[in-house]
Parts: sequence; C-alpha cells; structure tokens
Amino acid sequence: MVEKSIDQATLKMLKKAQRDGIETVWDRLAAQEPQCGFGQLGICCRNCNMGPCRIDPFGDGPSQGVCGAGADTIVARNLVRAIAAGAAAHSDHGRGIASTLLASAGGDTADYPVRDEAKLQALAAEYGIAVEGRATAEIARDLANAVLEEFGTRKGALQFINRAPEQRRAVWDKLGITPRGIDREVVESMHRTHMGVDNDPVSLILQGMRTALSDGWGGSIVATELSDVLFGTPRPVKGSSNLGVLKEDQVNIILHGHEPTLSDIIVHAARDPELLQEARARGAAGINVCGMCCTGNEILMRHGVPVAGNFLQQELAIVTGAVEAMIVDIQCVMPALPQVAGCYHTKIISTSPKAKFPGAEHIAFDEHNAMETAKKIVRIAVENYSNRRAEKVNIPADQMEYMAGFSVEAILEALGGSLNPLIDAVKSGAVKGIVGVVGCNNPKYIQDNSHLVFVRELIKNDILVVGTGCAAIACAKAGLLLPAAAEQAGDGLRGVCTGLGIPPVLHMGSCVDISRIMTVAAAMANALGVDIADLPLAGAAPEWMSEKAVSIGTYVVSSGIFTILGTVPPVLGSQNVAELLTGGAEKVVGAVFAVEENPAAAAKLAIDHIAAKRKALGL
Ligand code: BF8
Ligand code: SF4
Repeated sequence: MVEKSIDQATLKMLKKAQRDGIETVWDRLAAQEPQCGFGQLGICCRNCNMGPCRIDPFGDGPSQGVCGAGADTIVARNLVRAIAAGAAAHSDHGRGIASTLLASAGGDTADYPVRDEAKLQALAAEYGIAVEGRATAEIARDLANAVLEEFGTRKGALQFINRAPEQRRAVWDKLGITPRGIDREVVESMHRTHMGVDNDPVSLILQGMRTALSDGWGGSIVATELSDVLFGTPRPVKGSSNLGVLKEDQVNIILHGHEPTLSDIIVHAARDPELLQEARARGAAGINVCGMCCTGNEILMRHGVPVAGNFLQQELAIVTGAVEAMIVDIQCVMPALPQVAGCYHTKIISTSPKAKFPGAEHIAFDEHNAMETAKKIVRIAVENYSNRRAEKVNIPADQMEYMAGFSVEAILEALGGSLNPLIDAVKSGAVKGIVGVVGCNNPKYIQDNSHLVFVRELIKNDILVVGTGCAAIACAKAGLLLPAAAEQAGDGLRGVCTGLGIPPVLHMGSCVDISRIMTVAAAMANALGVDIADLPLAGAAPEWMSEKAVSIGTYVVSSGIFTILGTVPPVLGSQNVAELLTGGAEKVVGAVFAVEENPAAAAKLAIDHIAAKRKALGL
C-alpha cells in the first residue's frame, strides 16, 4: 500500500477500511482505470447537443467537432471553463463572508462581531471609506457594501489590483486582462465558451487569465481579508495534526469544507458549558473539535484547533469509528461520505444551501441564528456519542505538532514591522527565494509524497516555503511547520529561521489565503521597485486535483510567477495551447507553467528558476 500514501495514519486506516469492507477513493480510482484518454487530453466537448464530440489525437479520425471546433478550441474552452468554476468557488465563498460582514454591521446577527478593528480600518482606507470618528458598524457596512459591489461592478477594475505593482498592472492593461468585476469574468467565460462564440485559443486563454485574476485579486482576497475582520487576523499559534488528534474518550466532531462562518462558530459552540455537561453525562471526557481540509486551516490559523488531515483522509477519519459527526459546508467534500458513514455511527451533517448530500442530514446554517444552529449541531454529535461502537474504534496514534498562523500581519510582526529584513536576507542570499507550495492531494499520486519531497529539497537549498491548503497540512503532519525543522534547511535559511524563531515552511492559511502570498509578493516587488515577475519566486501545486487549483495556477502565472504543476492538466490534446501555457506566456505575462510529476525534478526547476531570477536582478 506504500504506493497510496507516505502517511502512516493513512496507511493504517486504509488497512482498517479493507477489514471493515469500506470502499475508499483509491478503490474507486482503480475501478475507473483506464481513465478516458480523450478526457485526459482535454479533447472531448459536450458544450452543445450536436455533440458530444471528440478529436482523434492520432489523426486517423475526426479533427473537428460537429460544429467545426478543432482541438485548440476545445482544449482552450475546457480550460477556461475549469478556471471559471474554480474562480466561482473562491469568489462565492468571498461573497458569503462579505454578506456576513454586512449582516453583522446591520445588527442582523450578534454572532459575528468585528474581531479585528485595525484590519477593518486599514481595508476601509484602501477603499477610500472614511474612518475618522465613525462607529465600527458604520465602517463595516460601507466596506461590506463596497466589496459586494465589486462582484458586479461597472467601475472597470477591481480595487485590490491596486496592491500589485504598477508594472504588473501595466502588463494586464496592455493585454486587456485587468479583471473588471468578480462575477462578470466568470459569466463572460461561460458565455465565450458556449457553442459558436470565442473560438480563438489565444483569446480564450486571455479571458481565462482575466477570470483567474478576478479570483486571486478579487474573490479570494475578499474572502481572506474580510474573514480576518470577522474572525481575527491569524497570529502564530501551535496545535496538532493528523488522525491521532481524534480522542477515544471524547465526542469527536470534524469540521470539513471551507467557510469559517460555519467552522469558527462551531468551535465556540463546543465550549458551551451545557453541552460539555451533556457530553460528560454520556460518559465522554469532553468535546473534541477538529478540522479537515481548508476549513480546518481557517480554524487552525486562528485558534490552533487540531487538524485531522488533508483531502485524502476525509473518508479515513470516519473509518476510525470515533467520529460522532462530520459537519460539512462547501467544496472538496466527497459525495461518498454518507456511504462510508453508513458503516459506522458517524453522522454527516450538511449545512450549506448550496451543497446537499443524499444520505446526509441537512441542517441549514444561517448567519442570522448562527450560534443557535451551531449548538443544535453540536448537540446531535454529543447525543451520537452513545451510539459509538467500541469494537469499531481504532484511532491511529500518529500526530504531529505544528506552528501556523502566518498572515501577512504576523510575518511583518515576526520581522519587526517591515519586510526589509526578509528582503535583505534575499539580497544577501541567506534566503535564495520564496516558493508557494499549495493545493490538494490526488489519489493518482502517493499522498503527500510530492509535497514533502519538493518542500524538503527547497528548504535544503535555502528557499523559504510558504504554504496553504492541503499542501500545508501535509507539511504539518511531517513536522515541517515546526521551528526545529530549520535543522533540515540549508545554512542560510536555517540561520534566518533560528534567528526569528520561525519554521522554514510558513503556513499562510486556506486556499483562498493564497491571496496573502500574492500580497507579500506585491509588497516585495513594490519595496524593490520591480515587477512581481522580476522576483526570485515560484509557485507549485504538486498534487492538485481541483478546478480551484486551475484558477489559482492561472492567476499566479498571470501575476508573473513561474508555476509548477505536479499533476498533468488536461491540455495535451492541443499542442498550441500547451505551448502557449508552458512557453509563449513568458513573453505575454512574464511567467509560464511547467508540468513535472517527479517532485525532485520539480524542485530542481524551482531552484534553477530562482537562480536565474537572482542573476537577472544582479544578486
Ligand atoms: O481549497 S487544497 S483539496 S481543501 S482545493 Fe480542496 Fe485542494 Fe485541499 Fe481547500 Ni484547496
Ligand atoms: Fe461538438 Fe461543437 Fe457542440 Fe462541442 S460545441 S459538442 S465540439 S458540436
């Protein structure tokens, strides 16, 4: 089973799953093999009902769909639709947070007070909203309205792009890819990819870039910044990770999904004395709330809540037999969960009106009565403790401490108030460069292996790693988020980390928080008076699977940062599109994608890229 994961907890639970007769994501992948070759190459199209159509990659069969679309058009259209879906997911999440801020400001909910007034004021200033002598609620209302307006704005450009250096904005303007409205770009992408609209692959990909930018510098950044206002800006915090955080003698609740609106309040609800009393009355020593995937990242960043695992461990958490409830909202929640839960006592509770799961209990979560609903949900978990079957319980002991919470503000604090010490370390070569390592797990690749091989190689070469999402959880489980991991770093990076008491891999949050990484990159470029594309930076998604990752990769490249994908995207059916993304884009946006499945070779690409950027900067 070693080809499935390098995570010991995962391997143990896979064995238990087998014994318990549970089918997991790996079994379902095996059942799908061989996967469709047309799909893998991106050359099938279902965009109208003259189809479905497919292009023969070997040139013996049709080279066009019924409408005349060739491989270039079909591959580009499919890619743009994936970007639009990913951008929509992040941006709709951002809209949810902005709506909660508006409800909070209007007094419609008492459960979401503004927890970071300084951040609220700083954001208001960015939007040109007056703050002097005004009440928090008034400022919050104006900010929420200004942000919500950006979803369908007619202003012509999003506010947060102004964080990017002038040179970068000039690139976007020249190409006509400055994002205009958060929803607008997604809608236009769907329109352009309808049958018989935009058929030029270059034009399509430019629209894909604009859509992705509306995510990175729009929806995602909104989600991050307003979450900080409502839930607090993360500061360095310690906690534990992996399935070993589940407790045999406690009510275990797993929060899985993405929006902190749900997870944050459940963390508070689980501290309710009455519910704790109820848990004790049922023989439990307490209520243990743990996270999973990105909502796990949201609460670990802010409260040090234990994180039970990353994407491929969601079913395995249930297989421990010790989870009373898995509470889910949106994104990356496998439809298989109710089926797995059916073999144990675990209740799957869905909460978002946008995401229902046959077989799960649905309790609509609404910001207006958040605490009440949260307590109701926690109570279900507590009551379910009595249904736990001891003979089915087996929690792997594996767990690892982490240090997380590196928001931009926390990084600045660690550096003594400005980015200058980091910039000086980069200039001196103690830190050669910075690489953002982000994204998912994918059962086609050994779980966590690509993340860890890649990250270890980088830090050994004095490259500071910043991580988010399931990649960051992989690092947490491997101990790379501890200051002691600096031992594994090269001399220069080790010295910097030891001096500051920080790990060589900084956990910056959930996937929408890649916007934090972009904010740091933009600030560094501004401090040096150069474009982001000039900096010794790279991005990587070693095990990505989600359409959100497609949008992320595209906005990172469109922002001028070289990005390495560790799993092959479905674009190889068009040589022209593949060449544009991995070569031609350099002349257009100053960065390209690379695809490299071997993580050691991928690290070499990042290291060489950083060396070349340093040389060009004269460092
Ligand atoms: O937004 S890294 S598997 S959990 S998509 Fe999903 Fe991928 Fe995990 Fe978070 Ni991001
Ligand atoms: Fe086929 Fe063209 Fe319709 Fe796509 S849009 S399904 S290629 S006819």
